[in-house]
Amino acid sequence: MDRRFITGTLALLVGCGWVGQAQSGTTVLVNADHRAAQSLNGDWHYIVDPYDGGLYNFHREIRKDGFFLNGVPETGSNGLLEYDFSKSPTLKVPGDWNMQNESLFHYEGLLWYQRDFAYQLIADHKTFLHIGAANYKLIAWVNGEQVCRHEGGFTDFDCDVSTSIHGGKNFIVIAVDNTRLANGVPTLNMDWWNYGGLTRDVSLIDVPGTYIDDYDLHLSRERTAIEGSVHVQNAVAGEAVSVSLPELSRSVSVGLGTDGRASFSLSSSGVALWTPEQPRLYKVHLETGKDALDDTMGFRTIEVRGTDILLNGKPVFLRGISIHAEAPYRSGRANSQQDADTLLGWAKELGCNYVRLAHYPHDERMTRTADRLGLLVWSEIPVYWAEDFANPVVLAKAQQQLSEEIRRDRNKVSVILWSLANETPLSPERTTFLKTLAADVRSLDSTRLVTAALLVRSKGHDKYVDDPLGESLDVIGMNEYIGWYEGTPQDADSTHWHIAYQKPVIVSEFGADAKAGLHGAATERWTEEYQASIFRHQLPMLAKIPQFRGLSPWILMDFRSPMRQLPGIQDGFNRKGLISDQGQKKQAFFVLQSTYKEWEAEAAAKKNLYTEGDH
Ligand code: GCB
Repeated sequence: MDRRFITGTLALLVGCGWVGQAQSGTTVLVNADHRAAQSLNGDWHYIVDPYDGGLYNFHREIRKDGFFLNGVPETGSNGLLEYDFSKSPTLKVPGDWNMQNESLFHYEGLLWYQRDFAYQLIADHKTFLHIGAANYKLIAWVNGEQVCRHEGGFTDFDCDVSTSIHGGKNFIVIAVDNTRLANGVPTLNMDWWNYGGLTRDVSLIDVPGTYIDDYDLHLSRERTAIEGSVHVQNAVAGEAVSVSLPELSRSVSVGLGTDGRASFSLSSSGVALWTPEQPRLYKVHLETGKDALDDTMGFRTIEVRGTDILLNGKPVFLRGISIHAEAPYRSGRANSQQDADTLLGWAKELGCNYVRLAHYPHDERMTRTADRLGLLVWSEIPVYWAEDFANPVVLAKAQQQLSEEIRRDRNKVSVILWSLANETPLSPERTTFLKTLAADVRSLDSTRLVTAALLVRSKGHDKYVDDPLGESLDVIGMNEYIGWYEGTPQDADSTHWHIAYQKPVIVSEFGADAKAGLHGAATERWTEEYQASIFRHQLPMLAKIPQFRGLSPWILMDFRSPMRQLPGIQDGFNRKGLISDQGQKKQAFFVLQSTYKEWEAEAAAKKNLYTEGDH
């Protein structure tokens, strides 16, 4: 087992509810989206099971004859079977259930999915069930045998189904439960819709018996080499693995250690560095024994020097926007290439070179597309608001999600920041918890920066950023809502910032709700004018903060949240989008766009301060 990755059984989860057993049987196949796969997307039968009756008997013991057996009711005296998938309705996968059936709009609980599929076995191969995301908990069975359980609604994972699957006809049953949990990550309340189900792609991935499951390729700090390591599962020590960049006719072959891992280094001379202006990607080929895999990667460095963020050794200013994984135009979880193209296309139109993917890992298409479009990325896990920070079970869950997120995306050139948490209340336990995560990030990926979205302390017009967690961060993220949750937009003009750290600061959120098409005076809340006014007062204020190195206002597009009930205005949506859920741009979009244009031009003029670097 690759020890650098926290996978397999998460022993701490034992006895924590639903079915009272540990998470088990999952790994993350790196670059899974470039492997040949048999899609299991499409129509799945489903049964809504709010009392978990398909899993437990009347004394709440786990049933031996649960719905996972996919029984077929017989007629006559043998006919006592109280479910039948084949006669049950269907849901589309991928897709949250909330947006597919009105009666499931608010549903939180257990839902069973089932489908049949045909499969052709390949001798000496292994088969993985790939789940792009299942919110929030999942148990999967193939042909009645349990293959894995997983907790965490936003990360990809792979279950080894090799011993359960067979040639010809098979069936699969998946139980997904999106009940919010006090010890879950996220916890009980959050400002987004708790979309349930198999929200991203599901497929079967076939690999040879000895296969590349993980690798980490990056440009060295000195920018002289492409270095890293490859891990091959089930390998014999000494077996060779090769890494090549065909476009540069460069390759290296190394022998695997007893841990199945090999480190390598290749000269990077002639490699065009990746920048937002020239997001050059290269084909990378990896090969060992019978397994071969292609990736598309860019190369750059990211570091902090004093209060600057350096991209390829040159200061960069991050003109960003926050984005939820909310599907444009149709609502629900974003999960298609079209969704990624629309959301990131709007970010480009706004003049961004950077996006904050809030508040959890997004579909892999988002980071792939950001690689291609030249958008730098802040990626985060849903450690959000008031978690039970003293609880080791919660820590283990956060660690699991963090390691899955990093393992999937550490070869994505766009990702520069791993964020630990958002607006968590101060306490010694919380700071210890988050410092543990910061140390985890650094041991899993020492090539990127660690951040978190911190809260700000206020005394009148004085604002203090002095959260003790700041000591453990490379970049300070901070959220503030001057003019919306406090005071008026004009208050920004007389606000003084006191930032305790000589580190780069990213203003990870500010904003205001506006209903698209609602017009009025700039003093009238909920109007486009009021929201635009907030941006007009915020941007000059922020520009005066000496350590100000980037921003991601809240938020690109309106998104569903049950916290937002104001009739006629919110109607179940957080309206802080610069664009409505139906794609209408609000005035604030254009205010930010023109400021980004100005800042980009200024940066180009005085390269010494805010530039994205040469290429
Ligand atoms: C925040 C949260 C974000 C909310 C936003 C709001 O501070 O980080 O998740 O959606 O404020 O609109 O209140």
